[in-house]
Amino acid sequence: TDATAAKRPSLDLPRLELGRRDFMKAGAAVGAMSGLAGCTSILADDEGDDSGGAAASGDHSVAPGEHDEYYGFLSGGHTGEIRVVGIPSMRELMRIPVFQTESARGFGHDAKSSAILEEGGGYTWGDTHHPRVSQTDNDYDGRWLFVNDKANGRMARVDLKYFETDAITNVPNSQAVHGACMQLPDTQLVFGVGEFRVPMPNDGRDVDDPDAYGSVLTAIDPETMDVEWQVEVDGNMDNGDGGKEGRWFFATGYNSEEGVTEGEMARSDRDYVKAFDIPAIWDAVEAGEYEEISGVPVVDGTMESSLNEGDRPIVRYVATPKSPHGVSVTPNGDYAIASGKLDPSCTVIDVEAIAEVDDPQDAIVGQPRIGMGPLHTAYDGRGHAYTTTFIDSEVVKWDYEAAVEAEAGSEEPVVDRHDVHYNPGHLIASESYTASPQGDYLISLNKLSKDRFLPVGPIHPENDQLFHIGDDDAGLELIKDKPSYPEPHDASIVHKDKIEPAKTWDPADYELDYVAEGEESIERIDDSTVEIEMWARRNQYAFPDVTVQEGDEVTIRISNVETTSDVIHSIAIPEYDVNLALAPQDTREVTFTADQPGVYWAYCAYFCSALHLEMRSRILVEPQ
Ligand code: CUK
Ligand code: CUA
Repeated sequence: TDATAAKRPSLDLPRLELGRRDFMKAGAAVGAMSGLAGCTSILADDEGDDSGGAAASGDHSVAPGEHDEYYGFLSGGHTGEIRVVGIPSMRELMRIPVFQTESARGFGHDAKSSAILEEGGGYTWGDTHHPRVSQTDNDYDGRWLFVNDKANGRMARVDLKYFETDAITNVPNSQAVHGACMQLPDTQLVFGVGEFRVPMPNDGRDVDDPDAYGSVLTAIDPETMDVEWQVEVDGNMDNGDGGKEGRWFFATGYNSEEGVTEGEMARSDRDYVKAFDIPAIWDAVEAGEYEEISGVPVVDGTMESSLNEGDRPIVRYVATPKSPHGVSVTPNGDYAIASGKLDPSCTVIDVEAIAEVDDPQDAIVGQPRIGMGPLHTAYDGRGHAYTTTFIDSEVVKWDYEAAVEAEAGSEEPVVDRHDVHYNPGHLIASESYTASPQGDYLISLNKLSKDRFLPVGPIHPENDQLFHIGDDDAGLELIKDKPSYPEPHDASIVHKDKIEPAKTWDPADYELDYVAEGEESIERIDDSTVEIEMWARRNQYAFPDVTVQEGDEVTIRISNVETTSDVIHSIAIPEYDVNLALAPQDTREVTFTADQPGVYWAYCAYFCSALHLEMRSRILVEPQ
């Protein structure tokens, strides 16, 4: 609204001079951002194999039987999962179902994971974008991985001891929890960055009154996964990153226009990076300066809010050119760098200056020209930033201190650039989100693969390209292409020594009682309830057959009594839609209603031994 516009901070943006070609490409950029169908023909002037075929120098291969140096945790986009790859081999090691049921791991089949999905809203899918591994003292501690659900406004936690999702929080007052990040240095809070603006609560009020919509930053306790507070802001938000000292959290945004159509959202030539003052927000919450909506304290962080007046505003609005997309804080904590998306620049914000300047604009200390469609920025720990350019299809390496020295709009800070294939979103360097990146590998997560791989029908794989970045003289070296199932957005790369997965389950880590051999039982509780406690081992279940009556509610609790790692069993029950995966020493439970009389061969779906096919048990459902 005009009233809001009048209250915006004064603007003295460094203007970037665009050439005519840039304007044309920028026009294409807007089109490309709003729909890939349109961008393919515009952007694809480099069809086919070109520089990508160049042989990489150095040996980054991982021989058969050898381990990788790093874990890569890639989001799976609208598959709702996390993929674990080894780096530098790019071999996919595991998938972790998060927001979807998945039968190989039995996620959503046993009682515990079903309850997690149910408490998380009961949806069948999610849209994971930003996997972030917990940190202690600004370094990975290997405890948890957090990831957002952009689709249904949720945040999930994966336990990295078991590589299994152990909590999903359905965030109120927020649709599209997009950016996901943590308060550092010690994962004090997990932040979900709200994107789509909606009425709060979204219960039918104000459905067609966009001025009454809002979007919120959500702070979640990493231990309990409870929502602590939310902050409402002007405009959309997008991505986020935490400062290294824990005071500031940065979120990019677009649509400060608060429009509802693409044309309205991209009209303004500026948008904001919002800098949230976390201690000031806590002060406001503790002073009761909030409105409780849907059971959550919501603090007013809009520009007009009284909490943003005086010398300690809770949110500082730093205006940057057109719709910045990614934001990430440099490893030394000095700068937050926002990538311009619809503008060819990145904006370098001085983190310490945020608290000191009267006009938030004065915290902008650099604005180098990177290329067309800059989306995300990663770091090598040697003072270089690496930014993807969606339109130009490049990874651009630049020196951020040089960018502070240079004039706004200068290309001088750029030290190297390399084609990618094609149209990259995120890129991620090894341990780039910590205070001490390893500086050796970088993955560009490219949205389009075009003809890089054998054709597999109209939906193409994406192309995750691995670069070696460890030699500044050699520059960016492309090492390999990895076709990727749709569609990763972001990733975290963690050194292997910082993750300690369990080899077998520790019965102390689950609530169910372990069923040892000799402890099996079949108990009829009442007319219609049967409880079965059983075990599985090579090559049998505790009972060769189990008889129940039609209509019985049957609960099976089953332990895998193997102590040898990698001997996994399952219990699959045909036509009852059940498949529990049972890692060694694990115990799982499932309840189903035996509503179809007949014989059902429960079987083990994990190939566990030479007599695996014989590992079966009859479930006899006698008719009433
Ligand atoms: S967003 Cu998808 S490429 Cu969700 Cu981090 Cu930029
Ligand atoms: Cu147990 Cu196959």
